[in-house]
Amino acid sequence: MSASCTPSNGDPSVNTHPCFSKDAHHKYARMHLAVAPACNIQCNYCNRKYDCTNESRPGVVSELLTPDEAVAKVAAVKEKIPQLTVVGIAGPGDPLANPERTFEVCEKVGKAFPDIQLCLSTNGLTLPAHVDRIKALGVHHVTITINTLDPTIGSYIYPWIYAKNRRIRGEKGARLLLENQQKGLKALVEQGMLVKVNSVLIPGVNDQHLLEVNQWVSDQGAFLHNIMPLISAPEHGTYYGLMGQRNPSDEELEQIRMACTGDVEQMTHCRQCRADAVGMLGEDRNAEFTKDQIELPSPAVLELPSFTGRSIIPISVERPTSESASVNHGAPMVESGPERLIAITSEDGVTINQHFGHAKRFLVYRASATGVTFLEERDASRYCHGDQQCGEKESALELALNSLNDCEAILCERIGFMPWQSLEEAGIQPVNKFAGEVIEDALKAYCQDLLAKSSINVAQAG
Ligand code: CLF
Ligand code: SF4
Repeated sequence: MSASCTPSNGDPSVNTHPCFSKDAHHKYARMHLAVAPACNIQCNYCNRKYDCTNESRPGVVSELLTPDEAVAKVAAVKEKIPQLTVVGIAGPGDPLANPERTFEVCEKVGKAFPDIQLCLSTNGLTLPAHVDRIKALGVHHVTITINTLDPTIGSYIYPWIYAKNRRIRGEKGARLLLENQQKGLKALVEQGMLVKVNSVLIPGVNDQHLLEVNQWVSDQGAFLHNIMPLISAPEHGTYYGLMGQRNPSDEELEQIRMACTGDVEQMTHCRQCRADAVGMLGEDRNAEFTKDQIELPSPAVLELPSFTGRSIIPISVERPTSESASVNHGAPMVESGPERLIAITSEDGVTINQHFGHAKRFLVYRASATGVTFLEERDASRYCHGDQQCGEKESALELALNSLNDCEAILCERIGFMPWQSLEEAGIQPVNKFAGEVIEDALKAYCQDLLAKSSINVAQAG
């Protein structure tokens, strides 16, 4: 094992980063901004109810922030914690599965607080495509979770990934993920960025293999290797938790760390903090900075293209809360102009994360020349009961079709062939390419698709 404590490559930013420098963690604070809810892979140690366990421990849930709220939170924390040197984005999903939100936050925080160092943590699936942007935005430190180099072992850790608009399972999916992690690491190092690799030690799955990972990471020029213990328990509701996968003991963790032969320095002071952690490592002051305690900007307004295709107009997307979602917003939210209704299936009201057949409710949005607004929640008359093929309960499917009969499209995570066909026959377009995405982002992209197809009558718009 290489000596772990305070690695330095002469980059002064290391000395003030509490994770990248062991010496710095007693002196400087970091904060995480929970702006990235979606994820594009499934790890067997993760339950999406909680934060991304690649960079945090399960069992805690973050308060999601819009980019502007995130900037306001940095200001509030900076005022009370002058030792704040690092702002990181580590979830609660994967920051690069939410690239627009993540990069907007990096840009805004970078501009407003030029003395703050920006830090990102990712599973690496889309990293190669984003390296240039990360560099251009002045992100100083990046963490990639690399649990294995071997797609077979990967298939025991990652049951599926979502790429190229489809879910890719087993070894094939794991191979693509691992290739992108490796490509991404190399590209970041080539750009001169400081890269930390996190590896989750999973007894019986990747324990001995982590020695190979350590050597490879070292050979590639990563700055730091953080071998973290799996945290798994049945109450977390993860695959590993439910299957009884055990955690490593302290001795096992120490033994693996000691057996590593790579020259890369090892991190031993990680606190597996949560995706909204605030303060020095090991302390969490997030409770002092919840949204109800800080001065927030006025509600988020998204810049979306108008349906005229000629100008950019602000479009407000109201995200349904549990209260608003239960109310029928019967009154029109736009006064005039053509409109199209777009339905969404979502378990959490934030991301498109529900199978059409499992939806008990549809969230319906109204798109018009003046923007996109949340309209109402509708009863889906759930028709898929899990013990049957989707579509067998035709009368229930008909109820769902009735509920959507004025909608142009339904954006869902997945959908069976039969209901897909029935929806199309009813003139309702099923769309699953936005699976896992934040509703706002998906609506924006869908509307842009509409514009690109020039499917809205420009003369009527507005
Ligand atoms: Fe956060 Fe991670 Fe940046 Fe640190 S945490 S994004 S590198 S600022 Fe640090 Fe926390 Fe361990 Fe992460 S102690 S979980 S290593
Ligand atoms: Fe969960 Fe993070 Fe893995 Fe995504 S990358 S499945 S959020 S642990």
